[in-house]
Amino acid sequence: RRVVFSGIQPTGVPHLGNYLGALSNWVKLQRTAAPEDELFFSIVGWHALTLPQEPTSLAKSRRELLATLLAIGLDPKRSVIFHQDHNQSHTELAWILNCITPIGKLRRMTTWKSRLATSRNANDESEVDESMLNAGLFTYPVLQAADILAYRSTHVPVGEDQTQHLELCRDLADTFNRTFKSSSPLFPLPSQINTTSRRILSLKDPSSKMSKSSPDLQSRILLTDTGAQIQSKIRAAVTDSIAGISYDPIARPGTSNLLTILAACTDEDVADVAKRYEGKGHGHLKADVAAAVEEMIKGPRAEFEKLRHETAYLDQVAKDGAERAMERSDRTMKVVRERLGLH
Ligand code: AQP
Repeated sequence: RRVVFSGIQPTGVPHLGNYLGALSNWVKLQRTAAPEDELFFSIVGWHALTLPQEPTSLAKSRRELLATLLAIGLDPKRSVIFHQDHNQSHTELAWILNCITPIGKLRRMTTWKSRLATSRNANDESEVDESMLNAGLFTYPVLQAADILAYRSTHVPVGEDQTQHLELCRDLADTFNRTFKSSSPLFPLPSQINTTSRRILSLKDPSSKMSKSSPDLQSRILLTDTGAQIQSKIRAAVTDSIAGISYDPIARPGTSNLLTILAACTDEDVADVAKRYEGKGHGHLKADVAAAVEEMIKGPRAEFEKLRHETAYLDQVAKDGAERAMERSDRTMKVVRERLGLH
């Protein structure tokens, strides 16, 4: 029996990268899971606080993200869909795990190192400046481990960018199991589910990934974008001036990104798609990408538009999800407290 956990931050409307890289895999997992598998999908509001959030838009994003998860096909009867911040077990377990996490391990996280790299000391480029970064940014991989372990999860469907965080989670589970021994280890060591990991790049700067928090609205396609918006964003996507179309992520990141998107939308191999467009131009490719994206998201978009106004229903789904999540994590936390002597 598998226990699957994954989360997404309510930092804005999900984009094509979130969908192709993570959310569509959740739906697929739900479709293919064995009846005894338990599936937990969480909107991780506490993670969002690691960067400044405007309270009104955070509240809106939380609600709309729940509507989006339902709109893409997650079924609250089959999967436990809930707000992380409705279940205090996550923060309690995160604190406990913080107390067995070596600081050196957190310093080695590439996500932390890249945060540091962007905050180099203004006076001395070789000096990193931690003073401007908050402690939440430093320890959020521990909160992530708590999210996973609170349900004693066995499988975590996340992108390659999360591999190091999952290794930390396994380390912490193992440390806890060995330090607070009993007849059987409490935490399974969760494995990463190898989903078809696709990294979708920014349409405006193909050297970085498509991201919710980029200030350039033209850089991402939202799951709520209209056909016209999709067309105009894809038409304006940065490509190159090389004749013809070929898949070469290093030399032609923008063009290759469009091919990746098209292949993902039509569920084809990117090499096959590239071959089909070999002698064609960027205009032709862009028109087909826009059409394929529109075809893929028009159903979820219509469903989202309907659901977003059904406040009472959304609140009920969130409440039921939180109850089911807490029922499961309460069982874990009872044992955790006992093993620690906090009972
Ligand atoms: N560009 C991407 N391509 C493929 N997968 C992506 N993911 C995010 N961006 C891409 C995957 O989406 C899941 C949820 O991500 P998240 O919202 O929890 O955090 P994130 O990875 O930081 O995503 P964003 O969109 O860049 O948000 P902000 O700007 O708020 O940080 C994860 O499984 C992630 O791998």
